[in-house]
Amino acid sequence: MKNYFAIALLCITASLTSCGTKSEEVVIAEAKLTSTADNKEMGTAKFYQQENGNIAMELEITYTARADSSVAVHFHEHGDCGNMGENTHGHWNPTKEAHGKWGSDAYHSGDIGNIQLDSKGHAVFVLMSDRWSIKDGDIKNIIGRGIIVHGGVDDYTTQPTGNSGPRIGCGVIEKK
Ligand SMILES: [Cu+2]
Ligand SMILES: [Zn+2]
Repeated sequence: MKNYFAIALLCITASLTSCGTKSEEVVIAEAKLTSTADNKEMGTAKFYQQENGNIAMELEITYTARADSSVAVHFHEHGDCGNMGENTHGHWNPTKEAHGKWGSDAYHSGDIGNIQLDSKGHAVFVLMSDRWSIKDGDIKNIIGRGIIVHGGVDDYTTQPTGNSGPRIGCGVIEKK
């Protein structure tokens, strides 16, 4: 109890930087992820505008069937989760690069990569990028793109998919 109190106090004194940022910020876009097999909720991706012009994504996934393993996540071209996610087509690739690992020499602008799920199949993952925008007509515009959660892991090598396995989850990025 004493410890808990100390942590709470620390959060208040540290103010908005460490403990409160996400809740203070405005969500500019969001995708609700559902399982392709039975349309059950499996998470959300929330996007926040940052002061330096970047966009931050906070991705939360719960998928108990893959507890203690990793799942690959990508932005796909189309915002249509029909046909078990197949209607999203291939990876969104506005810069015409090869598929690859995020932050490497070449990768698609939605190659989020492998997300480690904990023993309950849960993960929270934050990524910030200057490769995204929500502006109409901008090639970096993420609005209307699909987000796919795969049943396997991305090998970061196989073109153009990373050989990431079946499409187990899907969502569409919508403007808030
Ligand atoms: Cu994918
Ligand atoms: Zn890719």
